Amino acid sequence: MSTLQKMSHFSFTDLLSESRKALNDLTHLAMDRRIRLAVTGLNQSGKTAFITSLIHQLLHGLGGANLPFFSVVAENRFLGAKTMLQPNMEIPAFRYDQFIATLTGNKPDFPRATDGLSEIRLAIRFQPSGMIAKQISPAATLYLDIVDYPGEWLLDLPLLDLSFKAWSDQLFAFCQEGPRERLSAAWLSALGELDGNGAADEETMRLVSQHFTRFLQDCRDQKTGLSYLQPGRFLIPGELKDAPLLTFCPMAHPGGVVGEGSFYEVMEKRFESYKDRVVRKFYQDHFSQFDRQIVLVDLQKALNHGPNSFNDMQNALQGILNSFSYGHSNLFTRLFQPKIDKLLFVATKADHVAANQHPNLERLLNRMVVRPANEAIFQGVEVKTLALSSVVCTQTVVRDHHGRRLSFVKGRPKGRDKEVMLFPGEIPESLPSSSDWEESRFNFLDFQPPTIVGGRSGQIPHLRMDQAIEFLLGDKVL
Ligand SMILES: Nc1nc2c(ncn2[C@@H]2O[C@H](COP(=O)(O)OP(=O)(O)O)[C@@H](O)[C@H]2O)c(=O)[nH]1
Ligand SMILES: [Mg+2]
Repeated sequence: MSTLQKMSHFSFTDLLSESRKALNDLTHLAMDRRIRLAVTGLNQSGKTAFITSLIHQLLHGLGGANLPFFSVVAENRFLGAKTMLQPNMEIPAFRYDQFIATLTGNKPDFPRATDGLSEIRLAIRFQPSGMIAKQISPAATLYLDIVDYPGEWLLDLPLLDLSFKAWSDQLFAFCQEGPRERLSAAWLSALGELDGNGAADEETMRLVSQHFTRFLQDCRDQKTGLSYLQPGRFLIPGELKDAPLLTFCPMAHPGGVVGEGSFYEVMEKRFESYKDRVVRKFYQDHFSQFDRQIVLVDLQKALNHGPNSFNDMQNALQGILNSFSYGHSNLFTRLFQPKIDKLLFVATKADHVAANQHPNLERLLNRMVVRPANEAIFQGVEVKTLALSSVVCTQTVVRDHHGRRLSFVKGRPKGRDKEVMLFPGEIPESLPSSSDWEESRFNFLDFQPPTIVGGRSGQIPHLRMDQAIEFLLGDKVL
């Protein structure tokens, strides 16, 4: 064979295998799907626990026993799941490895509180269900990026439409009633010492801003349990702790023309920078990239705290949900074109109440989100509500009690050695009336997670996680 012949022979086979490979890649590309799933909710609503359980259920879903409502598992088309390399260089990793070790260790516990935004990528392998798809490729992959971010950050959206003066006036008005009146006293008195026209210095700016941050923290504190708190980064600063972007607070206009470098002028400038570099940036860099969204709500906590906390949580929830009511907000059209097509509202920690209360938990959540949910549906977003438990820590025990059949909850409360059986109260199916509060009938406790037989590769007991997964991913694994 001449050199020329050899060359042409090689190039022909090369070409053939290259094009075969390209075709294969192309098919795979067509078969591979991606989804960016965002998980949000206020502090302690159960985001870390939810994502940890979700990942665990998928990694160990091959047995099928624990995910009967996830159609790809039920239909035996599930081929397994794996965690992948981090997709984005600049976003902190969601530390599944640490969280699962804590949850399934010898002394099982919930993972410690997390701060800011984090993400993790999973690959889910499955057999496509369609005849043609099956012939093109026996296996396909869904790449699932899960993003955990604080719901508090979504409460900043309304700031974009407010001037510094309007925002300050609004906050001062909030501080005239309810628990905010008492809790704002120290901050307001420190602020009262300042002359808005005086020359600003960093030390004083830091001092009043720290007072203001403490006020927000006290509002959120266990005892008070308020949720409608802005700016969100003051409570969950992420990487911005102590930055000038977070060193300001509302201030009354001193009257007249404010001079350059005065306290008022610097506060206003920082507020405007916060809107621009923090709020707008978050929506542009992250929110606009989400395909699907879950909003977690801890209703029991709000009920426990009484009417102030419950109403505040409802306001906060409405505030959060404004981010999904694109129809009525021209903020969004100015910012970006959102693309979320599925929205799941979840009442978390359903195992805090007896099983017969779960339908009410779902109904109550439905009532709370009905307006923004309807708007989202109108925009073509598919919406669902679910009461679920990421990690079931209790059992429901039905007993006769003074002639009545009552459902008790049995489990080991947080920080205690022994199991207890208690009647934590019933969940109202609609928004609680004033008489509901008078009885102070809500006493939902936090529980320790159970010991997981088999440790890290054992099964984490859950409630309706599979229904959540089916809603969020079912159509992407067909
Ligand atoms: N019983 C029970 N408690 C839960 C569950 N999920 C979360 N929790 C509790 O809620 C706390 C806060 O959860 P976490 O996931 O850290 O909330 P995050 O701040 O939204 O990430 C945990 O420490 C647990 O006590 C659940 O499914 N069942
Ligand atoms: Mg967390």
